[in-house]
Amino acid sequence: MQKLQLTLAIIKPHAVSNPVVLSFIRNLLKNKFVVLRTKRVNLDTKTACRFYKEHFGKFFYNRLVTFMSSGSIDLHVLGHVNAITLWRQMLGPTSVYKGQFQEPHCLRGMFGISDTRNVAHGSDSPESAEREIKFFFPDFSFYHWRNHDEEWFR
Ligand code: RTP
Ligand code: MG
Repeated sequence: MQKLQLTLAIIKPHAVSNPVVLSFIRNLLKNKFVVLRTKRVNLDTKTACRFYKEHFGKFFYNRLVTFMSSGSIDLHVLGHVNAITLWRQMLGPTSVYKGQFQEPHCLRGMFGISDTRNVAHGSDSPESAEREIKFFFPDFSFYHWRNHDEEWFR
């Protein structure tokens, strides 16, 4: 029996502000994952900097934190077997150009505008998922959810 894995999805400001894109993504999440928590927030620049600290010093860091604090974002804690890989596959490549030409049906291929405005974020490992979920949902109980297996959420 495979365990439920958790991941954090962040829907970026340009997708949250587009009702068609947002409802498409919400339906997708609802149908594919167990959505354990959802929250809409507006990040200040300082919080966005803290969240993206692993990218500090990279050429895209400033524009990424500026963009992520420019409007509302939606946070979702998603559960599924292999949730991390599944969500990242649905997102597609970081580069929207690559997405559009190589995987046109991924979310970034369909709705991405630039490498910064690339629709959504997905945790890249179980360790980052735990850090990122704790960052936005400090009272989230990992212990409780970690013990569910695939039978529970079918
Ligand atoms: P994410 O963390 O957002 O799920 O995206 P990712 O793993 O595919 O990419 P990552 O390297 O972690 O980068 C985080 C975010 O930084 C922006 N980025 N821009 N070449 C660029 O212009 C570039 N590289 C990264 C993207 O917005 C990416 O989502
Ligand atoms: Mg990443």
